[in-house]
Amino acid sequence: MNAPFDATAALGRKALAHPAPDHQVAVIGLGYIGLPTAALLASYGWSVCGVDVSPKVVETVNAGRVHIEERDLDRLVHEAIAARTLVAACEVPTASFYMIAVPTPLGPGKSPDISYVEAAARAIAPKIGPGACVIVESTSPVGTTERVGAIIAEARPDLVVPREGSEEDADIALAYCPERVLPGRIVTELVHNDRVIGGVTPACAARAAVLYTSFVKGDCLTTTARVAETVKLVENAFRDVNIAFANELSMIADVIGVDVWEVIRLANRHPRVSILQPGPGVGGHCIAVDPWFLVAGAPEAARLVRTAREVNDHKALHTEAKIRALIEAAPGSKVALLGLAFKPDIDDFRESPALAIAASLARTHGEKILVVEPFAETLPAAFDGTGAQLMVLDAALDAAEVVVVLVDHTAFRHLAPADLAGKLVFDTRGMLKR
Ligand code: SAJ
Repeated sequence: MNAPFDATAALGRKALAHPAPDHQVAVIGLGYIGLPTAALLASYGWSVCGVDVSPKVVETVNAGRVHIEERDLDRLVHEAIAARTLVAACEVPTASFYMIAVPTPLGPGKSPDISYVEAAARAIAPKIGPGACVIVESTSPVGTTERVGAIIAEARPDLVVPREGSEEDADIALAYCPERVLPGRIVTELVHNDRVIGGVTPACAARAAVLYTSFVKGDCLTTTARVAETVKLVENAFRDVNIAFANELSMIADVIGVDVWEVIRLANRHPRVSILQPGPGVGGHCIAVDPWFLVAGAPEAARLVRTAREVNDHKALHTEAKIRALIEAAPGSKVALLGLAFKPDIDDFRESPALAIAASLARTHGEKILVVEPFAETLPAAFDGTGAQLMVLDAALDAAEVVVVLVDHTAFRHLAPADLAGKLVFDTRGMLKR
């Protein structure tokens, strides 16, 4: 850990009545980001309390176990719990740093729902003392960090809460620092990626940087909270727009009658062209969601971002319609659907187009549908009552005349076109071409 940090100096105040001990971190939300971050901070010498509303999650973590699959996470949590540098609790403790890593789902009409962030701010408010720093990590609409400040200010009139553009000396620090890690590589990327640290004031950014520079090996780049909030949304919108381009190309190629995989492979030999891969749509809890936060902030201006979202959502419907046509071309045949996850080699089915397509097909074709998903022990609830079966790859391929690759898991990549000879095959990921 770095040398002890002088919170009083960074916040520009002469003295603090009750400075919080400078090595305690409360991480609010023990999900895909909060738990790895909490365990990592603990491994870097911080005293960490992970807070979650779910008693089951708290119990699991306190037993040194994990409730999510992520490379290296189980070892990290086990070691931190054994070393007593990490504990989990349902109540927010007094700490010197509060990190908010709770979900920010989409509400009705694709509008951002920041109620969990607001609830975290309300839970922190009674505990926070002078010198402490609150950092929002949840992907959030622009202005959320200021909203957190307003909630704390309302609950704690005894504290001077920082405001953007204000020169006033503040009692606490407030910052936004988005996570940008890739599921499946979270622990590595938490350490090695560059971080953008947006302070409500420059002193706030400096204070938050103390936490990040203690474990991040990438660069820690400071800016304002509003810029940092926008950066996160822009990163994911950039990827969504680029995937939408690939998905739209695949639909154009269907109309024109050319092989989209060959077109992309050859176009990418141009030194300044780098087209992404089409698929059955875009899934996960980030790329398929966050661009809507940008649209909500500037509905008239964000035309390309909105259209990209619509193209990617439409690609799932287009894919399902193509599979239905194949099934009709082989009446009475079994249909093997390979993969349910939102991308290869993870057990995460959230917002997965593969899952949505497979479940919809199962609802109309029932026991004809044979699902192969190495990351599932049983079929998810969306298949309840449909008659669809979960099978291992070889058995499903033996039984089915129609084969659809929905996810290019490593476990499927040994398949060659010759292995599927005589079957009707639809490869939504271009896996068999690689
Ligand atoms: N996909 C394609 N074609 C491609 C690439 C991806 O169809 O060429 C699909 C995937 O199959 C998947 C979806 O897009 O369904 C998203 O996958 P992803 O690997 O692009 O992204 P995530 O959701 O796993 O993680 C992203 C990352 N963001 C960016 O790459 C800009 C990660 O760095 C972020 O931290 C994460 O979102 C997040 O939490 O926001």
